[in-house]
Amino acid sequence: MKTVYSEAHRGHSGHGELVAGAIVPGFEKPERAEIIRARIDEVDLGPVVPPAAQTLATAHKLHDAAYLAFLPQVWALWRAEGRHGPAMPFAWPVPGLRRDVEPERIDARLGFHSFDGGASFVAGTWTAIRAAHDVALTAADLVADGAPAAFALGRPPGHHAGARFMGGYCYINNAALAAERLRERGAARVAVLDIDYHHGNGTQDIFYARDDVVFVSIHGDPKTEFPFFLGHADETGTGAGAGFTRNLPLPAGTGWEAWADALDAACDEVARHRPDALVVSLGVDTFAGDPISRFRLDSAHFPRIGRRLARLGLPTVFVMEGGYAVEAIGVNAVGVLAGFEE
Ligand code: OKP
Ligand code: ZN
Repeated sequence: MKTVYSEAHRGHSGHGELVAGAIVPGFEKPERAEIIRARIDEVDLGPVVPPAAQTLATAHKLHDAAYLAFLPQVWALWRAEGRHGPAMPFAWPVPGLRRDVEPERIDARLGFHSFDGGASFVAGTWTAIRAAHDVALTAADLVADGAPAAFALGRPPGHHAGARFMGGYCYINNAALAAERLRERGAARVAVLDIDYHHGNGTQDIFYARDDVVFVSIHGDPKTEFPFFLGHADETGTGAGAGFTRNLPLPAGTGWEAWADALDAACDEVARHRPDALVVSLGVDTFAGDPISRFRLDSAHFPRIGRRLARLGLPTVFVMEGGYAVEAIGVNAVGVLAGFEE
């Protein structure tokens, strides 16, 4: 299959994140995409192509206009306050505080548009976000044009980004863009299957009231795992979307057997809705060696995931999400894709 990739992701680097009271180097770093890119050549997965030029029209169907307008301005606003280091929020308008008065200062605006401190900005962040957006749409177009599958290798990831917020390393929801583009190109119904360790709260948020995009997710139980505040089994959709969201939370420590059973259940759920196309939010932080996650999959399991997904027989866009064991991320992510192609 073709991979869509842009070097623009490299500018989103050098930021840190808060761990146990210290700012440590960010886990979501350029090496992740570089190592996957190298592995694609090593196993001859297929051609690597640049993204085609895209407008933000599809993003505007998924994200709030004020939110989308804010993202490209962040770095300049931060610099205008004399700051040089990464921009990160530190105050959030939780219930009990006001959201109806939009603040002016950049620090406050960052918190206003986010749910955690995990989406920081450096000089190249917007360019990387925009490139990941172009990558996801281009991969969806390849599949709409008749390719059986395509791989959107972008970063930053997207599945924690909701209609009006960033967080969890995510800004614009790349998987949601791919799904929406498949809808624009003629698919009556699209399924998004999220196999990242973390619940795709942003994707769920975006499609929760819709019956044309099904969202199915296997993830660490939010009672103990990030993003903590969404992803429980009783969330099944609302309004027209009632019955079109399915969450399969599993306890930290889950290994292959139980995880594979959940994948079977998730695939059955996808198939039951008779979608015309599939988007896979491809996180490989389910790997036992992942430094921030707690499932126990081995590298040998990832091709088996790909083979199971292929049995759905659907045109499929793979969109890269998480995976932080960089030494294994190439083998694991490309393992899924190679398994799918068998
Ligand atoms: C993104 B994706 C504090 C821990 C924050 C955020 C995890 C984001 C995962 N430093 N953890 O779903 O892989
Ligand atoms: Zn994750």
